[in-house]
Amino acid sequence: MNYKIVADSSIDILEMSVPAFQSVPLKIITSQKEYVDDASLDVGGMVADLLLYKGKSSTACPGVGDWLGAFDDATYVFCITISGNLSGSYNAAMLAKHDYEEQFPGRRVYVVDSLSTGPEMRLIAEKIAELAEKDTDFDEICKQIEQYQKRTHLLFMLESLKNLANNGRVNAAVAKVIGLLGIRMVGKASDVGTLQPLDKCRGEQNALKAIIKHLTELGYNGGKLCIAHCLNEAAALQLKAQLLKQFLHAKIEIYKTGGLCSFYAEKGGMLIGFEA
Ligand code: X90
Repeated sequence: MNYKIVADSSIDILEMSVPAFQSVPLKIITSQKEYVDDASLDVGGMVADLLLYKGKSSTACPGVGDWLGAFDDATYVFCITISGNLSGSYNAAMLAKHDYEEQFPGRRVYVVDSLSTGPEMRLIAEKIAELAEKDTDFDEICKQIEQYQKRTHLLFMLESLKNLANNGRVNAAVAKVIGLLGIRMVGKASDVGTLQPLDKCRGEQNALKAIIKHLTELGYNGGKLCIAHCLNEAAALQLKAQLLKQFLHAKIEIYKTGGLCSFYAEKGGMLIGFEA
């Protein structure tokens, strides 16, 4: 099957074990610099710059042309976006799909609104790759992904919600409470793809406890789990170790957030995507 998986760069990975994968960059923009979230971005350097920077900053999603470029000449495209409720990425991808299918009859694009971001997008991409490698038919893959999305979730832990609040992605009052008292916010991606606060925790240990409680409540039972962190490998390793005590054979991956998720999750932030 001539297929390709494309995802916007909020997926946090630049490569997959399958060759037909491409990440389409979002941009992080300050008055001093524009950071393109691709393989050439020094994410650590960007996070360091941003910690010192006091001015306005924002982000920009891929445009229709960027998506079309990534579809390239694949017959079957699976396109995964960050939640359409947080970004224009999904809308642009849908417009690109319509253009592409009209221009090349016979080619098909399935756009998946992840209603989430980061590690949950990665799980979806890996599931698509798994099905495509088995030569599953295009429509069947679409159907199975729709089902799969019902049992994947995203939890997150944030130390600061400054960039989310400044860009209108969360309520400013919520953001203030977290920033002031050194409190961690634990939340989840809601059913409609927005940030849903669950707990305000004092200290990281309490936040980790809350995460484990929510994981179990959401039905985690030792399946695949991906942790993306922004300069907080220690917390990710702790979470992994605690989970492995309870779920001996859990498949847990730890890696760094890319540019877009680092900008919004900020230093210390952690995103957890998992199968229930
Ligand atoms: O279009 C754009 O400029 C991109 C806007 C993205 C805004 C939100 C990114 C959030 C990244 C923060 C915690 C996870 C929240 C997930 C909720 C669905 C990471």
